[in-house]
Amino acid sequence: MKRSIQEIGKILDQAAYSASVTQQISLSQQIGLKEAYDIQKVSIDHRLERGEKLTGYKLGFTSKAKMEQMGVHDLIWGRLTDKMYCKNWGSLNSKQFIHPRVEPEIAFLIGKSIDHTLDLDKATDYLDGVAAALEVIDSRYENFKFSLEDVIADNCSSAAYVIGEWHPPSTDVNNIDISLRINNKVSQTGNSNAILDNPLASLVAISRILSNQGMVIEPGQVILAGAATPASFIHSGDQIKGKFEGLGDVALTII
Ligand code: OOG
Ligand code: MG
Repeated sequence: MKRSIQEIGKILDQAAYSASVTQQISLSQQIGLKEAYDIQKVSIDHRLERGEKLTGYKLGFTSKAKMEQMGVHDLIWGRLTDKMYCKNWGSLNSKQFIHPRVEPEIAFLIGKSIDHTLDLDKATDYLDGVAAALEVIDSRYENFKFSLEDVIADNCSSAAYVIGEWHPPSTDVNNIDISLRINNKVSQTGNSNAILDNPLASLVAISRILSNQGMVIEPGQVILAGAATPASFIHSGDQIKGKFEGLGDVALTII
């Protein structure tokens, strides 16, 4: 039986809320890209109704490393809320996740409203800061398997994010070597230019996508540019550290 956008949005929100898996939508019904984003919005509206606040947006599949790991080859975007935020060197309880993974990202702090497609060479004018970040992703689908539409509907697997110390917007985010360590062992290595050849291109991309829909990115909001390396599974007891040349460390413990 074909379920409505409202019904699927509620199922995905409940799966995330209760940290329990749900079946991929695409196994039982066909949905298009527009419907997938509509479902994402419905599921996030449930979070907002529970009192969560929108804190920004994330991009996904902005690096080849991630596209190849997950077998999805299009840029996607999702929403971030304050409940997903975790302070640097903070801890998260593994019980709030199903099968979490972590990945290193670059974060942008918006300084001025963005209501149009930014020019790459003017993008930093709209920023208040840049930082190293970690994203915890946790697909609500069995075995972390999904189609493009499935993952968009599931808010692009967003689960939590940690931001390192903010640096001035003029700080170069190009060509930064990154290593992700779990329990003091290197788990992934990469470079920030794996993100669309320049992480600022992610900011341009989200400005284009959202402004085309009449949406405005507000001062104080955060943009996660997408992972520079494949993601690594994480477990209770893990100490995770992202080391970003010139941007410092961002760390998280899973309890
Ligand atoms: C989808 C989310 C992708 C990224 O940074 O590329 C993403 C997933 O891999 O589950 O967040
Ligand atoms: Mg990510």
